[in-house]
Amino acid sequence: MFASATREPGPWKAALDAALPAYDVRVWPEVGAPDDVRYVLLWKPPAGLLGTLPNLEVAFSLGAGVDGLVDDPELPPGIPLVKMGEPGLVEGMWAYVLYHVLRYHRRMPEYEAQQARREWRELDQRPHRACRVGIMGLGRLGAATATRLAALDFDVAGWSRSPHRIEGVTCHHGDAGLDAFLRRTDILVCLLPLTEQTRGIIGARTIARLPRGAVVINAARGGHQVEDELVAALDSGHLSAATLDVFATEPLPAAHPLWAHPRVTITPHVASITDPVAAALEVAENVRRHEAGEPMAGVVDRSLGY
Ligand code: NDP
Ligand code: OXD
Repeated sequence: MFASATREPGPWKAALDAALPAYDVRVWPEVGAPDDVRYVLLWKPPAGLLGTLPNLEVAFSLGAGVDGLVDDPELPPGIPLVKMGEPGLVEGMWAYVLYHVLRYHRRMPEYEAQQARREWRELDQRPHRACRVGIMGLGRLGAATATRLAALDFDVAGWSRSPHRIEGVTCHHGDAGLDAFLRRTDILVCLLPLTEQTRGIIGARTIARLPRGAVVINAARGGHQVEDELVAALDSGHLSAATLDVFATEPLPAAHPLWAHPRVTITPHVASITDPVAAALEVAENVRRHEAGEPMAGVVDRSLGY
């Protein structure tokens, strides 16, 4: 069953029918007999749904992020929760981050301001290797993003919970590794899952350890940023700019002051978008594995929260 209170179901139903021809694919709220439902594909599901499916075997997340699902009290502990791993999500994310890193590195916000003033002035340009990018989160998205940036000669470091080795990337981990990681980072990119440990991580304490003039790019979850502390750092000049794709409240309310902040670039949670056709193939392959007794890809460790 496909269940989302916010997504248009048409393309999902078509893609799931094509990828799982032997299955009866239903779309919430047309659940039919709840006992029939063995698999569910979720994105912002309607409250109270999961508890009504007594024969559920696997819950699939339409997104790579599983915050909001992982701690759903209605999802029984024995039911595997699987995060989305369709390959286009990775490409979408590294491309988004690369675009914004290059935009800041090539000083486009300043040239846009100059254009508005009809001012013709060349600004200093540093080589890629002089630009220190720091990626928080070295999972599927973070590792691919770090690797792409390093291949373009940016000076890249990453930070994760456990130790990693990525060619061309200086890897830090854990609380003990955070300070050194932040102090060397000119452009901070958040690609962490939202968990109890990472909520509010882009706040005053973290920002203060970045060099003056640093930039923040948050393409993970709105719960990672403490909005008033981020804005205070932008207003004081400690941060020179921020690109935000995600917000505590989405859609971002029209009256929200961030819309008009001169140093903030806003995108509407589109850094990387799950493709229904590729996602349905991914789900179908995991259903096949589950029924064959093989391990599924992307099973969430519910004790870690991602
Ligand atoms: P993964 O689960 O593959 O990777 C998560 C990474 O974060 C891992 O490297 C993990 O460390 C690290 N991490 C987790 N907790 C901590 C912690 N407490 N301290 C330090 N590092 C930590 O996730 P993905 O790469 O697939 O996705 C990351 C997030 O991106 C998603 O959870 C989602 O919220 C967001 N997203 C946003 C999209 C958008 O359009 N804006 C699109 C897709 C995803 P370790 O490797 O040691 O386990
Ligand atoms: C995701 C997202 O988690 O789109 O995949 O935010």
